[in-house]
Formats: sequence, structure tokens, C-alpha cells
Amino acid sequence: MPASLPLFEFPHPVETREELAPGAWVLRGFALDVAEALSGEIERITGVSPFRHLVTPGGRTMSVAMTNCGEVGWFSDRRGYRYTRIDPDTGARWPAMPPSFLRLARNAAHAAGFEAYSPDVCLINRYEIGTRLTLHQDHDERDRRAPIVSVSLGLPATFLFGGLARKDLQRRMPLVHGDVVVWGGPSRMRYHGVLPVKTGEHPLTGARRLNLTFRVAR
Ligand code: MD3
Ligand code: FE
Repeated sequence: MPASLPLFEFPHPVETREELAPGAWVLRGFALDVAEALSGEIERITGVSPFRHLVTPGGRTMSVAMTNCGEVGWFSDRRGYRYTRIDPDTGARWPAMPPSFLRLARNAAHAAGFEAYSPDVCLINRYEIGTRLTLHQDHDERDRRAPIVSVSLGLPATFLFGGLARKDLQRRMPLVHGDVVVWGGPSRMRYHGVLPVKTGEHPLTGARRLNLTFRVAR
């Protein structure tokens, strides 16, 4: 671009970093330049291991639809929550984690101060309008020193994050397309959830929100 052209003619959302709490970083717009590539990979992955509504051990069907890529995948049924090498719905290995996913997760972890991040799973969540995720902790992973990296795509959502006890005060945080959050250190085990996604339409994802969460499961 010629140096004489004013930058305001090329608006792009500004990338910012903010530490929400010790070990918890929100990297606004961090995934924007790879969002289309990520979306293409999600199409490919779900062609192999489709989105499905998992059943909790208590017998409830989750409103968020899920699938995975990586060495293992997160799964739930009446027998419990666990990580599996095989997708129980296809009988085959979960699709491999694309290099672009791993690169983004590493870069985000690095930006938040976590070196040599090596996730073995990416859980992919799909939120249709009205879908929510109730308050919970992510405690099915063996290594809790490793952070969780979360990437938001498509429709915006309000994220809830509390403390280490369920009753602790919850803060609300809007997350939009391209935002990345890194939850590590003392924030790794915070309770969190997502409020019902509001009606809308996003040019990349349509009437839904997609979320990637990278974890070190084993
Ligand atoms: C805060 N997903 O898949 S990611 C999940 O937007 C999950 O789909 C949500 O919670 C989503 O388990 C939120 C953000 C997130 C992930 C892990 C955390 C926030 C966290 C761990 C500790 C504290
Ligand atoms: Fe979670």
C-alpha cells in the first residue's frame, strides 16, 4: 500500500490484549485474519465427524452441538464425560488437528505468556440461536497446568466467568467474531458458561456461533 494512502480508508478491527484476571487473557481480534481458513477446516472436519448433540450422564441432551479434532476428542453419554481416541459415532479416529488450528492456538498461548503449548484436542462447539452452555468447570483434562485457548467465530455471545467455587460472583464478557481467550494459571479452573445466543446473521457462519476450545487432555 502506498504510504500516502490514509489508513482510515482501510478500517480493520484493532487487536488488543487485556488480562481479565491472573492467567486469563482476552486477545481481541486475534483470529480475524485466519477466520475464513478456520471455517473451511471446520467444514472439512464436520464432513468426517459431524456435529452431534451429546447426552450428559444425567440423561439431558446438550443444546450446543459438538465435534472434535485432534489425537482425542471430548465425548459424553449416560456412562460419563471422557476423552476418546475413536469418535463413537463413526467408529474411526477423530479428524487430525489442522496445522492452522495448532499455529493459532500456539500463537495465542504465547501472546498470553504460555510457552510450548501443545494441545492434543480441539473441541468444536456450534451454537444455534437460543443455545447456551450452563455454568461448569473443565476438569476432564489430566494436565491442568496447560491453559485452555478459546476462539470465537460468527455471532457474538455473552460469556460468563466466575471463580473457583460455583457460588462465586460471575462476570459477563461480550465475545465477538475473531476474539481469542486464554485461560491458564490460577484461572484455569474457573467456572464459566455462555448465555443464550441472540438472533442474528453472520456473513461467515450464518445464524450461529462457533467456538473452538483447545486443551491438553492427556
Ligand atoms: C474459563 N466452551 O467447551 S470457551 C467448553 O464458548 C466451553 O463454547 C465455551 O466452555 C464456548 O467447555 C467457552 C471459554 C472457556 C473455556 C475454558 C475455560 C473459558 C474458560 C476454563 C476456565 C475458565
Ligand atoms: Fe468449558
